[in-house]
Amino acid sequence: MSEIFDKIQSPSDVRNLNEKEMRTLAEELRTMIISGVSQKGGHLSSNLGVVELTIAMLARFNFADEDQVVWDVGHQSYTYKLLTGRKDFFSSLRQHNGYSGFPKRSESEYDFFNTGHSSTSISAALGLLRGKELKGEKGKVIAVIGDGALTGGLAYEALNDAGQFSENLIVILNDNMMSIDHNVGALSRKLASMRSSQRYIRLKTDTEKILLKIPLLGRAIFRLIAFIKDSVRIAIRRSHPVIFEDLGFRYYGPIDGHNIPTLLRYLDTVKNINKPVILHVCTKKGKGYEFAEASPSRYHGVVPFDVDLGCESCGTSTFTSMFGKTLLSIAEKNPRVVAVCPAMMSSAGLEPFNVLFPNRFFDVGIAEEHSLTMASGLAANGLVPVVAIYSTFLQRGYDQVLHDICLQNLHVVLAIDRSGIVGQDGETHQGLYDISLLLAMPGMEILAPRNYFELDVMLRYAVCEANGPVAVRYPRAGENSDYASTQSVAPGQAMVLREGTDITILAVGVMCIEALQAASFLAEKGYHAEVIDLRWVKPLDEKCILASIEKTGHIIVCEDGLSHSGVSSQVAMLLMNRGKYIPFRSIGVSDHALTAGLRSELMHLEGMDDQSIAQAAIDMLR
Ligand SMILES: Cc1ncc(C[n+]2csc(CCOP(=O)(O)OP(=O)(O)O)c2C)c(N)n1
Repeated sequence: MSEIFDKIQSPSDVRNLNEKEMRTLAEELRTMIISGVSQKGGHLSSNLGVVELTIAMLARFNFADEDQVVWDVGHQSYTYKLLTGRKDFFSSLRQHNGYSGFPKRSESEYDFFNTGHSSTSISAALGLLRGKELKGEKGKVIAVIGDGALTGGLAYEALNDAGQFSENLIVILNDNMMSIDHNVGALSRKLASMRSSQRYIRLKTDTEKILLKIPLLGRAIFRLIAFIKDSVRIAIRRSHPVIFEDLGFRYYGPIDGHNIPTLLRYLDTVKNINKPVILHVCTKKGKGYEFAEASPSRYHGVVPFDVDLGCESCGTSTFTSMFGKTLLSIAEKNPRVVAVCPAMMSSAGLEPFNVLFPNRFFDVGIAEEHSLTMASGLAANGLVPVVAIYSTFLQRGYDQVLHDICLQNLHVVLAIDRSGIVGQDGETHQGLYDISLLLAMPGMEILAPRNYFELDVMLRYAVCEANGPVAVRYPRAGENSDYASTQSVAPGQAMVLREGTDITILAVGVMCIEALQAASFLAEKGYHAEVIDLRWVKPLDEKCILASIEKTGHIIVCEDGLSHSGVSSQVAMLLMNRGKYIPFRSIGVSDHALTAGLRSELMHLEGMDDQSIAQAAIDMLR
């Protein structure tokens, strides 16, 4: 039973709560979030940090009729969702056709803009505001952006554009000193010093209270301290917020983001300012759950866990951890190897690298474009940069891959993590586009390992032997140990995993496992499938493919990417150009936005699992 939450039927009910009730509501929501995320998985630390802020925003703004909000990244929007008509949020969080873990316009009229990728909120809010104003509508538009997301260049493009005329724009900077890992960069240092200056002022206020109780002398000292305090405050305003004020924003803060009366007071103030405003709110990531407060990075995004025990470290290996290990062993022998990552150190398996080679490790913030161009600079000066980047975030750096890496033919290695169907984060996080994007890049080699052994082989090739741009793409999950191996073939060559005479199944990366399984099903039906691990997506091992179809006369191409613009189109073109007009079928994700669900579920729905591949083969051979 949640005394206050149960009474809330619509966001307007939050407005009618008194401060004590709001505090109780915050406690109830925290309990709900900890319990809900522990059962479904999802983003925990970031959500626990903004409970009071969200309640205060709902109390002071009218998102039903007038005002709008954009949550940057959107991973912190659980409280907002629970209080805007989605009380059953945790019943289907991150499930197929269930509630999204990110704001989604199709889910609620209170979600004004979809997010998932970082640093878009200020641009989106500005567009929403301009749209409103052109239609003659009133109201404020708020962007809630974290200090991590504020390391992304897009945020500055928007601040620069917004600072002049956008009087109804409010930017709430949610500063918890964390991105997923500790935040990096000069701005982060600046925000940290602003927070400590604020602590200094708070200390003085407490001292004043004590001094005022001392007769005579106390009052004189108090006046002196008040003078110093004002000077400090002016100095802080002069030195610290200059970056925001010079951009045309009125700056308020830093304020305690867990103190509801303070939040309400400041929201009242900024609401009535006719100028673009930045309100700097300090919060604690993971607030209210001991384990998450102690280790906010670990509880940033979690799988289901026991609330009393916390997330136990299971220590199982994944493609990510194997990547980290292999890169470390390569770097130990080759001092020219450096690692670059845009704000994903722990998530990309690079923590050990940072510990061992801090001078050769560059976390550049949530700045994918910058990471790629900076890596090009490193390569141009003779180093071998390995950029660890999630497939979905690589999309940010498309022009950098072309303009800075490929057109200069620089030896930059892209280690593309979370490629393929990713699952429960939904359409903004699927790693489906990298093959299609990179196929267009001149000189780019694209490699896809099916197991850890191949990851090791390919990474060593990419770092130690390749001489131009090269991408190694691997999935989120771990290896299927049934298909572990210690055998490989020469670089550039595809590998026949199973010989057959009826149909060729050409597979990319971990899709080989589905293909091999499909071949076993087919064997039970009396069909002999030849399974080929393509290994090099680009350039194709044409010889191997053509030799196989000479035997089989049928081909299926399976990829953990787009069925209409990936490897299958390259293979189809190869066959057409060689006059091989044979029955052909492409298997991958079709042309639509693939929403959330378990990977296995989505594989089945997209016709990409072993059974579906076998069925496709049977349909062709019948
Ligand atoms: C373009 C992009 N790169 C990387 C990410 C992965 N990511 C999700 S949340 C996050 C950290 C965000 O930090 P912050 O904005 O401070 O929010 P907090 O989680 O600390 O509340 C990162 C790097 C992303 N969502 N988008």
